[in-house]
Amino acid sequence: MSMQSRNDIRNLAIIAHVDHGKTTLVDAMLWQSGVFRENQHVVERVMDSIDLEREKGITIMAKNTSVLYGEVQINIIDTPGHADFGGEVERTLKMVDGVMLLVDASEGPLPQTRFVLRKALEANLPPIVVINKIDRSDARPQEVLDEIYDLFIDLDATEDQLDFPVLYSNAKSGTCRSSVDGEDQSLVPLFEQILTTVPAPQFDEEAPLQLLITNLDYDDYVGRLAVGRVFNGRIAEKDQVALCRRDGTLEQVQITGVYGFEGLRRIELKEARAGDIVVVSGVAAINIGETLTSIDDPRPLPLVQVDEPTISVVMSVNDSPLSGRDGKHLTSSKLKERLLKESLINVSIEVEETESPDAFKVSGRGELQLAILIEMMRREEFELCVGRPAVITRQVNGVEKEPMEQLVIDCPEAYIGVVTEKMGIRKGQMTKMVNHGSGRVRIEFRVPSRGLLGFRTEFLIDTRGTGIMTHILDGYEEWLGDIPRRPTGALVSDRSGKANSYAIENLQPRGELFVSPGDEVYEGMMVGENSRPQDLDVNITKEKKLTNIRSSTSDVLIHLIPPRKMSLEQCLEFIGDDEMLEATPKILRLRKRVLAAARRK
Ligand SMILES: Nc1nc2c(ncn2[C@@H]2O[C@H](COP(=O)(O)OP(=O)(O)OP(=O)(O)O)[C@@H](O)[C@H]2O)c(=O)[nH]1
Ligand SMILES: [Mg+2]
Repeated sequence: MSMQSRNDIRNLAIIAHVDHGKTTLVDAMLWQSGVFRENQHVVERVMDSIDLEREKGITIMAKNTSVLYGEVQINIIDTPGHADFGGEVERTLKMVDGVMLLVDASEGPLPQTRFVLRKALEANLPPIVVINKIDRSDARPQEVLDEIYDLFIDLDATEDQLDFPVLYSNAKSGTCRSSVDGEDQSLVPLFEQILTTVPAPQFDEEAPLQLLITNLDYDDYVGRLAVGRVFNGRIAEKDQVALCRRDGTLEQVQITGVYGFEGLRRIELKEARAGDIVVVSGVAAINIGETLTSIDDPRPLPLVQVDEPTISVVMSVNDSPLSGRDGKHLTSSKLKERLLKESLINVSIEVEETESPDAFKVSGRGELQLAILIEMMRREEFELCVGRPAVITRQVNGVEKEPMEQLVIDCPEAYIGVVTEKMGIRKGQMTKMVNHGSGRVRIEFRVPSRGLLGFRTEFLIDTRGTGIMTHILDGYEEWLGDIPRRPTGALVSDRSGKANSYAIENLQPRGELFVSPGDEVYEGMMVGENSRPQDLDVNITKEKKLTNIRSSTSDVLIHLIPPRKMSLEQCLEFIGDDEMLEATPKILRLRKRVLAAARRK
């Protein structure tokens, strides 16, 4: 072997807990390296280019960009910070030689900071710590730095790893400083630190082509695109190479194009070499984790391994009486094809067949991840039914173990009581409580993942929207016993028709309704939440009998309480085992699994 390095390149990932400012910092790096013209209009958080990312204000998929700093090309990968998308971070770390760990100067390290840092240290990637949002009025950078040291030590960091460089930044204004009370400067110190800390890519000059595929994309003109890093060798347009599949088989393929990143644009390259992060076209059926390598001397790289899924739902064909009204893809074959495609491009999603040909078990890292998938499918004009999310247990030496979460709650002191009480019911154990003296407390719990299903909505109501909660998988424990479910039943329509204001007014005292006058309903559809534990069949289409004598007021004065509108995530939290969510491009309806009232008794 003769090892060489490429000093003209650095490959780096930005990792952090959700909302700590990764995508905002990438904006600033793009601006300051001259990717945009002075007067060019560029949206904020430009890397969050997927519609749903912009709507929700979070990053869902890891994305590449590249800037030129002096003579050096810095390839940057922005990653999502939400725990449900942790698989994105895991696959990203395969592409890089170093990481930038961002930590909010006020919030400090949170569960996902721990997760991403652990993965980076395990992969032996040198970190640059950036304490961001130092402009916040409640910033406490000194303390946060101490907490970061504690975290490194807790994760068994080596002496070398503990010797990490630290910068303090305000990503929004694009400034940073090298010491807490130092002068604000441009991001030059950050760029310099990247050149110092992140090693130049190393490669073996004698080795053949090895290109590990870590992402997939699609272009209307050139078709399927595969994104990956060249670890060794070279690759160019028209090359004949071997695709080494997950199962170890080899297939000869022809590359039709090789592209690099320049800011947000893809640019055609004559050739890519070891160290480059590139996009190749021409290989239609390619999956994440596979290697493009030499035909004469094939050397596949190890597959990308990611943590296992923790939660699953059953997605099935929409068989409600109102199916097909606004969706285009309705059949089980379409559903299956779409879900299998997802499992290929999304490393942390698994799809299995079930006993029914119309239903598939889809497993992922959390409720949000599954909700995002359903939302994307709705936008692609799918209709489907979704069952209640369930945690995935494991058999260890014949004993059933369930996933546990580390839950971190940040809320005003006044709500400590209600939060601990609710956690108690859900079998959560308090492990730590810190009072920062700001009127808010931080409480940590260890709780079965099961106990968190449906907790978020309740928590937000209990804390009047002021609480922040984040959680992350924290091992497995023997089944901890029953956790009570939703204490209420449903108001279930007993026939098809249109909801009527007279009926709604009469049913309002029974509970909270989900429908408005004129909404179409069907037998077995849940039109409201019963305030009692049982389900109640109701006629929500009932009209007022017309009489000859008009009472002076009651005809006109109908007092309708606005119906409860639930988001997709809230619907998934709400439904019980015998219930389903019907999702179409336009509408979310809740329904009983068995529609006919007579068959539900
Ligand atoms: N005050 C202040 N706000 C900031 C700073 N950096 C980012 N923000 C804000 O923090 C919020 C989250 O920023 P993002 O850049 O989306 O955070 P992120 O880490 O990419 O979030 P995810 O990708 O969803 O994990 C946005 O409202 C930003 O405007 C900063 O330095 N100071
Ligand atoms: Mg982001």
